[in-house]
Amino acid sequence: MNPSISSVRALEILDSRGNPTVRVFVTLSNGLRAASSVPSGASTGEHEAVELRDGDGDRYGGKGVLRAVAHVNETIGPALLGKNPLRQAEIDRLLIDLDGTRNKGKLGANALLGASMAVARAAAKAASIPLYAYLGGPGAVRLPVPMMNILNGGMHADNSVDFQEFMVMPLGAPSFAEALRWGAETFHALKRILKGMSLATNVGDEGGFAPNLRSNEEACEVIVAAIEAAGYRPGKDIAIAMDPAASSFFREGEYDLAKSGQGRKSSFDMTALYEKWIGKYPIVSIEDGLAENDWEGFREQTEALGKKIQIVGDDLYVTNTTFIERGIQEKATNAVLIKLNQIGTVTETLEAIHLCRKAGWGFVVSHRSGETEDTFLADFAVAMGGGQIKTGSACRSERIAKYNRLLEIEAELGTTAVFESPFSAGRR
Ligand code: 2PG
Ligand code: MG
Repeated sequence: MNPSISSVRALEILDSRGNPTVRVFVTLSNGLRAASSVPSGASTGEHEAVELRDGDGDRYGGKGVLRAVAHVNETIGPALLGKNPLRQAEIDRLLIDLDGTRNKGKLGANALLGASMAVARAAAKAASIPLYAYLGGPGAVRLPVPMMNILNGGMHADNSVDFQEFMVMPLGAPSFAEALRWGAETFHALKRILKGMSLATNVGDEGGFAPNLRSNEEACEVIVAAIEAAGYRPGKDIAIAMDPAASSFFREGEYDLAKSGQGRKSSFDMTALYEKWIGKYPIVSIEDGLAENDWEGFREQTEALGKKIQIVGDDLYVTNTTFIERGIQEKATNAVLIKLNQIGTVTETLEAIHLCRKAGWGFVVSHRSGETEDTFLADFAVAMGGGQIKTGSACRSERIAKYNRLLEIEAELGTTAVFESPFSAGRR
């Protein structure tokens, strides 16, 4: 007989930025216990599901999550009692209905997602299989290529770089373990290069360096130099992926490169700039190169660059099927960034990924800039089999926890593990 849910409790904990977040514990009737913690973004999309914060200025500057915790303990918990944890879709439907709002503003997406993920983990334990196998079935054998954010700017760092993330993607590696090694070695080579230039080597929110460079483009230059210094071939072994997170510097209809002092640009100028860089640097993926409401700009960008590189929508879609459907219809991008907490339940995240697969689009499973030691994301990436994960640099334990979990999964899968570039020959 399947066990049932016997208790759901939440706790206010801290994330990697020292801000409160929600951890949910689920206990089953057979005594098994599982927990999961909710991440939190900084460069959030306008249409993301609501992250409920207390707004009480006396605690954590208003960022406490005691209300979300209370919603788990007093509303969600009692509603889930006696339910079968293996019926994830039913559990998530119940959570959505309990909240009843379009944006999960009543109970909070942080309360709902904490419960949704903890139930999934409890179910995997009940089934006595690892989380990736529970969520992905026997075909869940593909390890993702990491997008490692080794140079931070934008809202994630106090420096002179407007673009938020410059990532290395070790596409040519033979395994996940080797890809991680290549990325980590490049990270260390970059540190030496920056030191040699007398630039700061302290790190931003996702563990990448945050130097005061002379321009945004210099970030690509130093990364190429680091790939070479580490002994790898730029483009062949290790490529570059970027997330400018352009919504964060979109002001009054223009892209304002204020941090680097490079002036204001139109949507057209931005695409022209990316096109120039693609010609000079081994860039294979650009996420949020334009702002979240610039649908027209995205269409033009995908038309201009979509055959050469992966164009990813993050703030544009907020992991929401309504926006992804529009994107597919309008050919706004050719890939989607997937963040569980943008939408608020595991099942809705699966629906978003289903749409990507149906359209033949890529998808990248992603962390948030505020993370915890929870490794749910690593299992989730293998379960979904999309071949790409974005979970930060080669330092900061909340990022490394996911990488270490992927190392474990690869070792556990042994010879059945698959690791390959997510891009067809045409895209690279
Ligand atoms: C992003 C994310 C994660 P944040 O923009 O893709 O890297 O940042 O969590 O701050 O939205
Ligand atoms: Mg992004």
